[in-house]
Amino acid sequence: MFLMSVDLRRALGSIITLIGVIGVVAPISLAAAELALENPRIRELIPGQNQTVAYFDITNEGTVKVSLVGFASDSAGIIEIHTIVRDRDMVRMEQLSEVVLPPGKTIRFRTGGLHLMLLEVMDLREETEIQLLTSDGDIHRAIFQRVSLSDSLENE
Ligand SMILES: [Cu+2]
Repeated sequence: MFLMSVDLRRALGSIITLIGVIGVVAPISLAAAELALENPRIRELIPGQNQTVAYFDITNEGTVKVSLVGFASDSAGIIEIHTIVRDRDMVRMEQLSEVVLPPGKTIRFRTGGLHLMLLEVMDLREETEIQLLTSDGDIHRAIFQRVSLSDSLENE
């Protein structure tokens, strides 16, 4: 039993070494995702609430598929990717773990569809930086503009 666990540790050791090598090679062989973000905006906080939504259009201008896998900001405790699902008469939000961005395509985060849900928001300045984490391990920084409730609905 003891010998087996030693063997296992050795096997794991070589796997970790292999991952280490791949980790060094991958960033060189993969082109960084080329993403264009348009009209990034966050709806102002409704008094008494500490959550709001953010919208934008994002275009994958690269040649390889990439996914949005996470979002973070100093201004929000949690940022989730949500979509709106219509189920007969019911409309509900559903959390997504990622959004795939096919090359050459624009994905729109809009009212009534995909959106970022910002939770645990304390204070929203006129401009807020949000970091977008993509599946290739890149972090893209974007400045979101604060918009009024009516302006956030305008771009339908
Ligand atoms: Cu939501």
